[in-house]
Amino acid sequence: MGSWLFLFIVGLFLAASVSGVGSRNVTYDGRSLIIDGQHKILFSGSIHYPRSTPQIAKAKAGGLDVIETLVFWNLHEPQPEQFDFSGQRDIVRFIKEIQAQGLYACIRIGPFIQGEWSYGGLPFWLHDIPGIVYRSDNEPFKYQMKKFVSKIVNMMKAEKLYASQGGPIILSQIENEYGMVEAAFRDKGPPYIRWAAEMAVGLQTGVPWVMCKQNNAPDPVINACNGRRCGETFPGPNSPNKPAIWTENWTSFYQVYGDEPDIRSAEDIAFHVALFIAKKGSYVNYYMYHGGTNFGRTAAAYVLTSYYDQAPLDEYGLFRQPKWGHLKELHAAIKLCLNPMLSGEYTTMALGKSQEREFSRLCCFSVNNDTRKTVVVTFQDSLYELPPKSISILPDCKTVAFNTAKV
Ligand SMILES: *[C@@H]1O[C@H](CO)[C@@H](O)[C@H](O)[C@H]1NC(C)=O
Ligand SMILES: *[C@@H]1O[C@H](CO)[C@@H](O)[C@H](O)[C@H]1NC(C)=O
Ligand SMILES: CC(=O)N[C@H]1CO[C@H](CO)[C@@H](O)[C@@H]1O
Repeated sequence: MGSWLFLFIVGLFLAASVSGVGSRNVTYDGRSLIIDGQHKILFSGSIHYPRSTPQIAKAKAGGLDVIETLVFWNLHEPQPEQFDFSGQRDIVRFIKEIQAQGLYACIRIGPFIQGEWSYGGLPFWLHDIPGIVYRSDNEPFKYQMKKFVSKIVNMMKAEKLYASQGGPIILSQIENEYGMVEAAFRDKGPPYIRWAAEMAVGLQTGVPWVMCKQNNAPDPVINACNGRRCGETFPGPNSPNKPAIWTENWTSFYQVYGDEPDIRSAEDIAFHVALFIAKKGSYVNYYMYHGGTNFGRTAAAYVLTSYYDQAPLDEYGLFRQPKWGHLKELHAAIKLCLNPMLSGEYTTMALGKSQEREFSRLCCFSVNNDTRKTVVVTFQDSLYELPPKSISILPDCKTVAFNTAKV
Protein backbone atom coordinates (compact mmCIF):
# COMPACT_ATOMS: atom_id res chain seq x y z
CA MET A 1 0.00 0.00 0.00
CA GLY A 2 1.34 3.43 -0.90
CA SER A 3 1.30 6.36 1.41
CA TRP A 4 -1.37 8.90 1.15
CA LEU A 5 -0.38 12.46 0.76
CA PHE A 6 -2.63 15.41 0.37
CA LEU A 7 -1.45 18.93 -0.19
CA PHE A 8 -3.81 21.71 0.58
CA ILE A 9 -2.78 24.97 -0.92
CA VAL A 10 -4.72 28.14 -0.95
CA GLY A 11 -4.46 31.39 -2.82
CA LEU A 12 -3.43 34.74 -1.48
CA PHE A 13 -5.81 37.52 -0.84
CA LEU A 14 -5.36 40.43 1.46
CA ALA A 15 -8.50 41.19 3.33
CA ALA A 16 -9.03 44.78 4.31
CA SER A 17 -8.67 45.08 8.01
CA VAL A 18 -11.60 46.53 9.84
CA SER A 19 -11.30 47.28 13.50
CA GLY A 20 -14.49 47.08 15.45
CA VAL A 21 -15.43 49.82 17.85
CA GLY A 22 -18.23 49.19 20.32
CA SER A 23 -20.72 46.74 18.94
CA ARG A 24 -19.49 44.00 16.65
CA ASN A 25 -21.36 42.54 13.74
CA VAL A 26 -21.12 38.74 13.87
CA THR A 27 -22.45 36.80 10.89
CA TYR A 28 -21.22 33.84 8.88
CA ASP A 29 -20.99 32.39 5.42
CA GLY A 30 -19.78 29.12 3.96
CA ARG A 31 -16.19 29.93 4.87
CA SER A 32 -16.29 31.05 8.50
CA LEU A 33 -17.77 33.31 11.10
CA ILE A 34 -17.48 36.92 9.99
CA ILE A 35 -16.76 39.53 12.64
CA ASP A 36 -17.07 43.12 11.49
CA GLY A 37 -16.69 42.06 7.89
CA GLN A 38 -13.62 39.89 8.48
CA HIS A 39 -13.55 36.14 8.05
CA LYS A 40 -12.05 34.36 11.05
CA ILE A 41 -10.30 31.12 11.87
CA LEU A 42 -10.85 30.70 15.57
CA PHE A 43 -9.33 28.40 18.17
CA SER A 44 -11.49 27.92 21.19
CA GLY A 45 -11.17 26.06 24.46
CA SER A 46 -13.70 24.81 26.98
CA ILE A 47 -13.33 25.97 30.56
CA HIS A 48 -16.33 25.59 32.86
CA TYR A 49 -16.76 28.25 35.55
CA PRO A 50 -18.06 25.89 38.28
CA ARG A 51 -15.19 23.48 37.79
CA SER A 52 -12.27 25.85 38.05
CA THR A 53 -10.76 29.19 38.60
CA PRO A 54 -10.66 30.79 35.17
CA GLN A 55 -7.34 30.00 33.49
CA ILE A 56 -7.95 32.52 30.76
CA ALA A 57 -4.53 34.15 30.58
CA LYS A 58 -2.90 30.73 30.09
CA ALA A 59 -5.45 29.85 27.42
CA LYS A 60 -4.72 33.10 25.65
CA ALA A 61 -0.98 32.45 25.84
CA GLY A 62 -1.68 29.05 24.25
CA GLY A 63 -3.04 30.82 21.18
CA LEU A 64 -6.77 30.59 21.85
CA ASP A 65 -9.20 33.20 20.58
CA VAL A 66 -12.39 32.00 22.25
CA ILE A 67 -13.34 30.52 25.63
CA GLU A 68 -16.37 28.31 25.64
CA THR A 69 -18.48 27.28 28.59
CA LEU A 70 -21.61 25.30 29.23
CA VAL A 71 -24.35 26.86 31.35
CA PHE A 72 -25.38 24.72 34.33
CA TRP A 73 -29.11 25.02 34.93
CA ASN A 74 -29.33 22.95 38.12
CA LEU A 75 -26.55 25.00 39.65
CA HIS A 76 -28.40 28.23 38.96
CA GLU A 77 -31.96 27.17 39.75
CA PRO A 78 -31.68 24.52 42.48
CA GLN A 79 -35.31 25.16 43.42
CA PRO A 80 -38.00 26.56 41.11
CA GLU A 81 -37.57 30.32 40.74
CA GLN A 82 -34.79 30.43 43.33
CA PHE A 83 -31.78 31.56 41.38
CA ASP A 84 -28.19 31.49 42.46
CA PHE A 85 -25.39 33.22 40.57
CA SER A 86 -23.05 33.69 43.51
CA GLY A 87 -19.41 32.64 43.93
CA GLN A 88 -18.42 29.77 41.65
CA ARG A 89 -21.81 30.14 39.93
CA ASP A 90 -21.05 33.66 38.74
CA ILE A 91 -21.21 33.24 34.99
CA VAL A 92 -21.33 36.99 34.37
CA ARG A 93 -18.04 37.49 36.17
CA PHE A 94 -16.54 34.62 34.17
CA ILE A 95 -17.59 36.14 30.85
CA LYS A 96 -16.30 39.54 31.97
CA GLU A 97 -12.95 37.97 32.81
CA ILE A 98 -12.83 36.58 29.26
CA GLN A 99 -13.62 40.04 27.96
CA ALA A 100 -10.94 41.62 30.15
CA GLN A 101 -8.37 39.30 28.57
CA GLY A 102 -9.50 40.40 25.11
CA LEU A 103 -10.88 37.03 24.06
CA TYR A 104 -14.23 36.03 22.59
CA ALA A 105 -16.74 33.82 24.39
CA CYS A 106 -19.16 31.10 23.36
CA ILE A 107 -21.93 30.03 25.73
CA ARG A 108 -23.55 26.67 25.30
CA ILE A 109 -26.82 27.09 27.13
CA GLY A 110 -28.29 23.68 26.41
CA PRO A 111 -30.07 23.67 28.81
CA PHE A 112 -29.58 19.91 28.65
CA ILE A 113 -25.78 19.91 28.58
CA GLN A 114 -24.73 16.34 29.47
CA GLY A 115 -21.21 17.52 30.34
CA GLU A 116 -20.66 14.67 32.81
CA TRP A 117 -22.63 16.88 35.16
CA SER A 118 -25.26 15.58 37.53
CA TYR A 119 -28.56 15.01 35.73
CA GLY A 120 -27.04 16.52 32.56
CA GLY A 121 -27.63 19.97 34.03
CA LEU A 122 -31.39 19.61 34.42
CA PRO A 123 -32.74 20.60 37.85
CA PHE A 124 -34.10 17.59 39.66
CA TRP A 125 -37.36 19.36 40.55
CA LEU A 126 -38.34 19.35 36.87
CA HIS A 127 -39.15 15.72 37.34
CA ASP A 128 -42.07 16.58 39.65
CA ILE A 129 -43.86 18.64 37.02
CA PRO A 130 -46.95 16.69 35.89
CA GLY A 131 -46.76 15.37 32.35
CA ILE A 132 -43.21 16.55 31.70
CA VAL A 133 -41.08 14.72 29.11
CA TYR A 134 -37.55 16.07 28.84
CA ARG A 135 -36.10 17.21 25.53
CA SER A 136 -39.25 16.54 23.58
CA ASP A 137 -42.11 18.34 21.90
CA ASN A 138 -43.77 18.61 25.29
CA GLU A 139 -45.38 21.80 26.56
CA PRO A 140 -44.28 21.62 30.22
CA PHE A 141 -40.66 20.99 29.21
CA LYS A 142 -40.65 23.63 26.50
CA TYR A 143 -42.13 26.14 28.94
CA GLN A 144 -39.37 25.55 31.51
CA MET A 145 -36.63 25.41 28.91
CA LYS A 146 -37.67 28.65 27.29
CA LYS A 147 -37.92 30.33 30.67
CA PHE A 148 -34.38 29.36 31.65
CA VAL A 149 -32.78 30.06 28.27
CA SER A 150 -34.49 33.48 28.18
CA LYS A 151 -33.28 34.20 31.69
CA ILE A 152 -29.65 33.54 30.72
CA VAL A 153 -29.91 35.45 27.45
CA ASN A 154 -31.50 38.41 29.22
CA MET A 155 -28.79 38.39 31.87
CA MET A 156 -26.13 38.50 29.19
CA LYS A 157 -27.98 41.29 27.41
CA ALA A 158 -28.41 43.29 30.61
CA GLU A 159 -24.64 43.15 31.11
CA LYS A 160 -24.06 43.96 27.43
CA LEU A 161 -22.07 40.79 26.94
CA TYR A 162 -23.13 39.88 23.40
CA ALA A 163 -20.77 41.00 20.66
CA SER A 164 -23.70 42.81 19.08
CA GLN A 165 -23.61 45.01 22.21
CA GLY A 166 -19.85 45.36 22.36
CA GLY A 167 -19.36 42.28 24.56
CA PRO A 168 -17.28 39.13 23.96
CA ILE A 169 -20.00 36.53 23.16
CA ILE A 170 -19.86 35.68 19.47
CA LEU A 171 -21.73 32.38 19.48
CA SER A 172 -24.28 30.46 21.55
CA GLN A 173 -25.51 26.91 21.52
CA ILE A 174 -28.97 25.52 22.01
CA GLU A 175 -29.56 21.84 22.94
CA ASN A 176 -26.61 19.41 22.92
CA GLU A 177 -25.85 16.31 20.85
CA TYR A 178 -29.59 15.79 20.32
CA GLY A 179 -29.02 14.11 16.94
CA MET A 180 -27.73 11.08 18.86
CA VAL A 181 -31.01 10.54 20.71
CA GLU A 182 -33.58 12.13 18.44
CA ALA A 183 -34.85 8.86 16.98
CA ALA A 184 -35.89 7.69 20.46
CA PHE A 185 -38.36 10.57 20.63
CA ARG A 186 -40.03 9.42 17.40
CA ASP A 187 -42.38 12.05 15.99
CA LYS A 188 -41.78 14.35 18.98
CA GLY A 189 -38.10 14.84 18.12
CA PRO A 190 -38.11 16.85 14.88
CA PRO A 191 -40.76 19.38 16.02
CA TYR A 192 -38.83 19.87 19.28
CA ILE A 193 -35.65 20.70 17.38
CA ARG A 194 -37.50 23.09 15.09
CA TRP A 195 -39.06 24.73 18.13
CA ALA A 196 -35.71 24.96 19.95
CA ALA A 197 -34.06 26.65 16.97
CA GLU A 198 -36.92 29.07 16.49
CA MET A 199 -37.12 29.86 20.20
CA ALA A 200 -33.38 30.54 20.40
CA VAL A 201 -33.25 32.68 17.27
CA GLY A 202 -36.30 34.58 18.53
CA LEU A 203 -34.35 35.72 21.57
CA GLN A 204 -32.41 38.04 19.27
CA THR A 205 -28.94 37.83 20.69
CA GLY A 206 -27.52 39.40 17.54
CA VAL A 207 -24.98 36.54 17.25
CA PRO A 208 -25.28 33.12 15.58
CA TRP A 209 -26.49 29.92 17.25
CA VAL A 210 -25.08 26.43 16.81
CA MET A 211 -26.39 22.95 17.50
CA CYS A 212 -23.79 20.22 17.82
CA LYS A 213 -24.26 16.71 16.45
CA GLN A 214 -27.48 17.84 14.82
CA ASN A 215 -26.89 17.44 11.13
CA ASN A 216 -30.30 18.84 10.23
CA ALA A 217 -30.02 21.97 12.44
CA PRO A 218 -32.76 24.28 11.14
CA ASP A 219 -31.67 27.53 9.43
CA PRO A 220 -30.09 29.82 10.47
CA VAL A 221 -28.68 27.62 13.26
CA ILE A 222 -25.28 26.16 12.31
CA ASN A 223 -24.78 22.40 12.65
CA ALA A 224 -21.45 21.68 14.36
CA CYS A 225 -19.29 18.58 14.81
CA ASN A 226 -18.19 16.89 18.06
CA GLY A 227 -15.59 14.14 18.20
CA ARG A 228 -11.93 13.36 17.87
CA ARG A 229 -11.57 13.33 14.09
CA CYS A 230 -13.97 15.88 12.64
CA GLY A 231 -11.71 16.34 9.57
CA GLU A 232 -12.66 12.78 8.66
CA THR A 233 -16.08 12.23 10.19
CA PHE A 234 -18.01 15.48 9.77
CA PRO A 235 -20.49 15.31 6.88
CA GLY A 236 -20.15 19.09 6.68
CA PRO A 237 -22.42 22.09 7.09
CA ASN A 238 -26.02 21.44 6.01
CA SER A 239 -26.05 24.53 3.81
CA PRO A 240 -23.37 26.03 1.56
CA ASN A 241 -23.85 29.26 3.50
CA LYS A 242 -22.79 27.76 6.82
CA PRO A 243 -19.20 27.35 8.04
CA ALA A 244 -17.59 24.14 9.33
CA ILE A 245 -17.44 24.38 13.12
CA TRP A 246 -16.05 21.84 15.56
CA THR A 247 -17.62 22.44 18.98
CA GLU A 248 -15.97 19.61 20.86
CA ASN A 249 -12.56 18.33 20.11
CA TRP A 250 -11.94 15.79 22.77
CA THR A 251 -8.43 16.42 24.10
CA SER A 252 -8.80 13.32 26.22
CA PHE A 253 -11.84 11.60 27.62
CA TYR A 254 -13.57 12.04 30.93
CA GLN A 255 -12.77 9.28 33.35
CA VAL A 256 -15.08 7.01 35.32
CA TYR A 257 -14.18 5.02 38.41
CA GLY A 258 -12.12 1.96 37.59
CA ASP A 259 -10.92 3.17 34.18
CA GLU A 260 -7.40 4.04 33.14
CA PRO A 261 -6.89 7.69 32.22
CA ASP A 262 -7.37 8.34 28.52
CA ILE A 263 -4.17 9.64 27.04
CA ARG A 264 -4.58 11.32 23.69
CA SER A 265 -1.23 12.47 22.37
CA ALA A 266 -0.39 16.05 21.43
CA GLU A 267 0.61 14.74 17.99
CA ASP A 268 -2.77 13.12 17.38
CA ILE A 269 -4.74 16.20 18.44
CA ALA A 270 -2.53 18.44 16.28
CA PHE A 271 -2.97 16.11 13.27
CA HIS A 272 -6.74 16.22 13.44
CA VAL A 273 -6.97 19.96 14.06
CA ALA A 274 -4.65 20.66 11.11
CA LEU A 275 -6.70 18.28 8.94
CA PHE A 276 -9.97 19.95 9.87
CA ILE A 277 -8.54 23.39 9.09
CA ALA A 278 -7.06 22.12 5.81
CA LYS A 279 -10.52 20.88 4.88
CA LYS A 280 -11.96 24.35 5.34
CA GLY A 281 -12.85 24.08 9.00
CA SER A 282 -12.81 27.51 10.55
CA TYR A 283 -13.54 26.99 14.25
CA VAL A 284 -12.08 24.38 16.55
CA ASN A 285 -12.94 24.05 20.21
CA TYR A 286 -10.87 21.91 22.54
CA TYR A 287 -13.05 19.94 24.93
CA MET A 288 -11.63 20.43 27.49
CA TYR A 289 -8.82 22.98 27.33
CA HIS A 290 -8.90 23.00 31.10
CA GLY A 291 -11.20 20.62 32.93
CA GLY A 292 -10.71 21.29 36.63
CA THR A 293 -12.61 19.55 39.39
CA ASN A 294 -16.15 18.27 39.89
CA PHE A 295 -16.77 19.70 43.33
CA GLY A 296 -19.38 18.40 45.77
CA ARG A 297 -21.91 16.12 44.18
CA THR A 298 -21.89 17.78 40.78
CA ALA A 299 -20.35 14.94 38.75
CA ALA A 300 -22.55 12.56 36.78
CA ALA A 301 -22.73 8.94 37.96
CA TYR A 302 -19.33 7.22 38.12
CA VAL A 303 -17.44 10.27 36.89
CA LEU A 304 -14.32 11.16 38.87
CA THR A 305 -13.92 14.45 40.67
CA SER A 306 -10.90 15.16 38.48
CA TYR A 307 -12.21 16.32 35.11
CA TYR A 308 -10.08 16.08 31.94
CA ASP A 309 -6.82 16.20 33.84
CA GLN A 310 -5.10 15.29 30.53
CA ALA A 311 -6.23 18.52 28.84
CA PRO A 312 -3.62 21.14 27.77
CA LEU A 313 -4.05 22.71 31.22
CA ASP A 314 -4.34 19.99 33.84
CA GLU A 315 -6.81 19.72 36.71
CA TYR A 316 -4.88 22.34 38.67
CA GLY A 317 -4.44 24.73 35.74
CA LEU A 318 -0.79 23.80 35.26
CA PHE A 319 0.65 23.42 31.78
CA ARG A 320 0.31 19.85 30.54
CA GLN A 321 3.38 19.53 28.34
CA PRO A 322 4.04 18.85 25.56
CA LYS A 323 0.33 19.23 24.76
CA TRP A 324 -0.06 22.89 25.64
CA GLY A 325 3.11 23.98 23.87
CA HIS A 326 2.61 21.84 20.77
CA LEU A 327 -0.91 23.17 20.22
CA LYS A 328 0.32 26.72 20.78
CA GLU A 329 2.85 26.22 17.97
CA LEU A 330 0.16 24.69 15.78
CA HIS A 331 -2.10 27.72 16.28
CA ALA A 332 0.75 30.08 15.45
CA ALA A 333 1.64 28.15 12.25
CA ILE A 334 -1.97 28.10 11.07
CA LYS A 335 -2.29 31.81 11.73
CA LEU A 336 0.62 32.45 9.35
CA CYS A 337 -1.76 31.17 6.67
CA LEU A 338 -4.77 33.27 7.59
CA ASN A 339 -5.09 35.55 4.60
CA PRO A 340 -4.63 32.92 1.92
CA MET A 341 -6.76 30.40 3.78
CA LEU A 342 -9.69 32.67 4.25
CA SER A 343 -9.99 33.80 0.69
CA GLY A 344 -8.25 31.33 -1.57
CA GLU A 345 -9.62 28.39 -3.44
CA TYR A 346 -9.03 24.82 -2.40
CA THR A 347 -8.22 22.11 -4.89
CA THR A 348 -6.79 18.63 -4.64
CA MET A 349 -4.11 17.27 -6.94
CA ALA A 350 -2.40 13.93 -7.02
CA LEU A 351 1.30 13.95 -6.17
CA GLY A 352 2.45 10.80 -7.84
CA LYS A 353 1.12 7.35 -7.22
CA SER A 354 -1.52 7.04 -4.56
CA GLN A 355 -0.80 10.56 -3.48
CA GLU A 356 -3.02 13.55 -3.73
CA ARG A 357 -2.75 17.19 -2.99
CA GLU A 358 -5.09 20.09 -2.59
CA PHE A 359 -3.67 23.03 -4.41
CA SER A 360 -4.13 26.59 -5.38
CA ARG A 361 -1.52 29.13 -4.37
CA LEU A 362 0.15 30.24 -1.26
CA CYS A 363 -0.21 28.13 1.82
CA CYS A 364 0.26 24.37 1.88
CA PHE A 365 -0.83 21.63 4.22
CA SER A 366 0.68 18.32 3.26
CA VAL A 367 -0.71 15.20 4.80
CA ASN A 368 0.83 11.79 5.27
CA ASN A 369 -1.92 9.50 6.52
CA ASP A 370 0.24 6.40 6.66
CA THR A 371 0.77 5.37 10.25
CA ARG A 372 4.04 3.56 9.59
CA LYS A 373 5.95 5.05 6.69
CA THR A 374 7.78 8.32 6.27
CA VAL A 375 7.17 9.65 2.78
CA VAL A 376 9.43 11.87 0.74
CA VAL A 377 7.76 14.05 -1.86
CA THR A 378 9.01 16.44 -4.46
CA PHE A 379 7.04 19.59 -4.80
CA GLN A 380 8.13 22.55 -6.90
CA ASP A 381 11.67 21.16 -7.12
CA SER A 382 12.14 20.70 -3.39
CA LEU A 383 12.17 17.50 -1.39
CA TYR A 384 10.00 17.18 1.67
CA GLU A 385 10.05 14.46 4.24
CA LEU A 386 6.81 13.72 6.00
CA PRO A 387 6.93 11.58 9.15
CA PRO A 388 4.25 8.89 9.54
CA LYS A 389 0.74 10.14 10.31
CA SER A 390 1.62 13.79 10.14
CA ILE A 391 0.75 17.07 8.51
CA SER A 392 3.27 19.74 7.60
CA ILE A 393 2.19 23.34 7.38
CA LEU A 394 4.10 25.44 4.85
CA PRO A 395 2.80 28.99 5.06
CA ASP A 396 4.65 29.96 1.85
CA CYS A 397 4.49 26.51 0.27
CA LYS A 398 8.27 26.32 0.61
CA THR A 399 9.30 26.27 4.23
CA VAL A 400 7.89 23.91 6.82
CA ALA A 401 6.71 25.98 9.78
CA PHE A 402 5.25 23.09 11.74
CA ASN A 403 4.85 19.35 11.56
CA THR A 404 2.19 17.78 13.73
CA ALA A 405 4.36 14.75 14.61
CA LYS A 406 7.43 16.72 15.67
CA VAL A 407 7.18 17.77 19.27
C1 LIG B 1 -23.03 42.70 9.10
O1 LIG B 1 -22.17 41.95 8.26
C2 LIG B 1 -22.82 41.37 7.15
C3 LIG B 1 -21.86 40.45 6.43
O2 LIG B 1 -20.53 40.78 6.58
C4 LIG B 1 -23.36 42.47 6.27
O3 LIG B 1 -24.03 41.91 5.17
C5 LIG B 1 -24.32 43.34 7.08
O4 LIG B 1 -24.75 44.41 6.29
C6 LIG B 1 -23.65 43.83 8.34
N1 LIG B 1 -24.64 44.49 9.17
C7 LIG B 1 -24.39 45.62 9.80
C8 LIG B 1 -25.50 46.14 10.66
O5 LIG B 1 -23.34 46.22 9.69
C1 LIG C 1 -6.51 7.96 7.06
O1 LIG C 1 -6.62 6.55 7.12
C2 LIG C 1 -7.68 6.10 7.92
C3 LIG C 1 -7.57 4.60 8.02
O2 LIG C 1 -7.47 4.01 6.76
C4 LIG C 1 -9.00 6.57 7.31
O3 LIG C 1 -10.08 6.14 8.11
C5 LIG C 1 -8.98 8.08 7.24
O4 LIG C 1 -10.16 8.57 6.64
C6 LIG C 1 -7.78 8.55 6.47
N1 LIG C 1 -7.68 9.99 6.56
C7 LIG C 1 -7.36 10.76 5.55
C8 LIG C 1 -7.27 12.20 5.82
O5 LIG C 1 -7.12 10.32 4.43
C1 LIG D 1 -16.07 12.02 24.89
C2 LIG D 1 -16.52 13.26 25.53
O1 LIG D 1 -15.82 13.89 26.26
N1 LIG D 1 -17.72 13.65 25.21
C3 LIG D 1 -18.29 14.78 25.84
C4 LIG D 1 -18.43 15.89 24.91
O2 LIG D 1 -18.94 16.98 25.62
C5 LIG D 1 -20.20 16.82 26.17
C6 LIG D 1 -20.58 18.09 26.84
O3 LIG D 1 -21.23 18.90 25.97
C7 LIG D 1 -20.13 15.68 27.10
O4 LIG D 1 -21.40 15.47 27.61
C8 LIG D 1 -19.67 14.47 26.35
O5 LIG D 1 -19.62 13.37 27.19
